[in-house]
Amino acid sequence: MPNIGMDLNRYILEEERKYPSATGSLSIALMAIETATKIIASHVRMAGLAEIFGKAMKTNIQGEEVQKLDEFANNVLIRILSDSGHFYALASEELDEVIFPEKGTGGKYIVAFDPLDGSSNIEVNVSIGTIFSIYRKNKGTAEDFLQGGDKQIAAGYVIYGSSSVFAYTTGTGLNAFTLDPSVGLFLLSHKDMKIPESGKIYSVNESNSKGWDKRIRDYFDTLKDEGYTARFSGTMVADVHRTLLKGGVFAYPADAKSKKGKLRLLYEVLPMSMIVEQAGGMSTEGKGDLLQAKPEEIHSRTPVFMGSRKEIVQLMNTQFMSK
Ligand code: P6P
Repeated sequence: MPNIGMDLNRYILEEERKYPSATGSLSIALMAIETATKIIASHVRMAGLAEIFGKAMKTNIQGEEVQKLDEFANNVLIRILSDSGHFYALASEELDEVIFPEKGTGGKYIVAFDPLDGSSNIEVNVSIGTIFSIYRKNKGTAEDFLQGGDKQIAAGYVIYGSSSVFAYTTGTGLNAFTLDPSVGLFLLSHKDMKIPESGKIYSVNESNSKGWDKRIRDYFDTLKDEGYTARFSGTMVADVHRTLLKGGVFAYPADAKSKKGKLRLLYEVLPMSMIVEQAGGMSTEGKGDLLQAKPEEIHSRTPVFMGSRKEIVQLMNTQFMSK
């Protein structure tokens, strides 16, 4: 039998016991997300075999081709989170509108998620991921998703790679759990994760560099002069997970094509910013703390630089230099 350590459910419940006033609602909400991601993980593993491989021949609100696994992941999350009864509203990166589940009318929380980040990598067997972000219900309208990054109650991701790893924070540090498929448990594998103060890897799609602000091009040239190597997978979850473990910087700057940046504030950048900051790192659009950003609408995009303190402070200093 594998050495069964602390599993995710037990960890969530032990965290809840630290708050005597806790009703258990957040715990059930997190466990519902966990269940959904276990189902997604099992289908990601079979994607090449289970005839759900390939394109659903549709496009989503972002105008991106929807892959069958994308649709499957989105439907699993919507069904399980709606049935949990603990989410008043759901916002999916794949959908135009917010969903208010019938069973969620008593829910205290709302959740935004990117069901399958990096889905263009499905057919080439490169790691993909799920990102989620939980807020308190406020007015009970779609505007509740625009409260801002510092109002997140919890944030997390699951990377479906050589193993499936569930990383999350409720604001008291970052922990990650690796799925043991033989027992169907996420087991604590990365306790109290801390990002290195600096790294030697930068992660950015350099094909866009001609459209970057000159100071951004100079910043990456400086990192190269300092001996950094490049790693970019096309899946934010995978690139940020590596950055958390190895240090360095992940970035998607504004460019000629995406003048406000490509990545979505609500579904990708704010949850990953909370996660990186909980690990002792930093996240900025260039000048400020991205965690303080408020989306103008649920599909707002932003430039993003996140990672180790050294690389982010170095980046922020360039923004105050003359053009
Ligand atoms: P590009 C995936 O589509 C995604 O949203 C992020 O996961 C990833 O970092 C980025 O877009 C990749 O974008 O333009 O380099 O393919």
